[in-house]
Formats: sequence, C-alpha cells, structure tokens
Amino acid sequence: MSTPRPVKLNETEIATALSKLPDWRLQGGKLHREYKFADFVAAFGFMTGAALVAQALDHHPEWFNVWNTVRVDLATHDAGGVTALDLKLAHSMEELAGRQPRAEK
Ligand code: H2B
Repeated sequence: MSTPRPVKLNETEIATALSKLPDWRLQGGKLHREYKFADFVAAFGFMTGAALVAQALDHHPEWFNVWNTVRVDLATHDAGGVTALDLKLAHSMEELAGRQPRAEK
C-alpha cells in the first residue's frame, strides 16, 4: 500500500505550526531557518543526522552550507507547498541541532 500524498497546508495552518518553531519563518512559500554551529564539523554532523531522517521520511531538505552555517528551506515539491512532512522534518532538525555545539553569539 502506498502512503497517502501529503496535503498542502494553508497560511493559517502554517502560522499555527510556526508558533511551535520560533526560529523558523515562512519565506518564499517554504519553511526557512538558518543555523549557526560552532564549526564545520558541528554543521556537517547536523547535516548527516538530518540526511538520515530525511531519507527515512523520503522527504528531503533544500539546504546550503558554508563552514558553520546551514540555511534550510523545507517544502513538499509533490504538493507545491508546505505540508505536515516539512513540519516533521523541521522538528527533527531542531532536535538534531540541539545535539551539536553552536556558535557563540
Ligand atoms: N522531498 C521533498 N522535499 N519534496 C518532495 O516532494 C519529495 C521529496 N518527493 N523527496 C520524494 C522525495 C519523491 O520524489 C520520491 C520519488 O518519493
């Protein structure tokens, strides 16, 4: 049996979900966050963990890494917008990021 297609969320649903993801915002129709880690090893450690979660979900991030910085955009291409899968990946990323040393502010 195939998994059901994720349903695109409307702006109200996204706003409600973002209240539980305070460092994320909607940008260009995608969930966006920038992480700053202590160094490249911490950033790549985060990305490695996130890659395994993404593969298990069959749901993959758009991201950009330079040294300690990882910029993430999450959207569901098949649905043409943000779905519950993006929220799930965002929450997993928050947990994974919490395990890595962060940049000093
Ligand atoms: N990731 C994201 N972010 N959106 C998708 O629509 C998507 C994906 N589709 N990962 C998956 C893979 C699909 O292409 C495969 C065939 O399941």
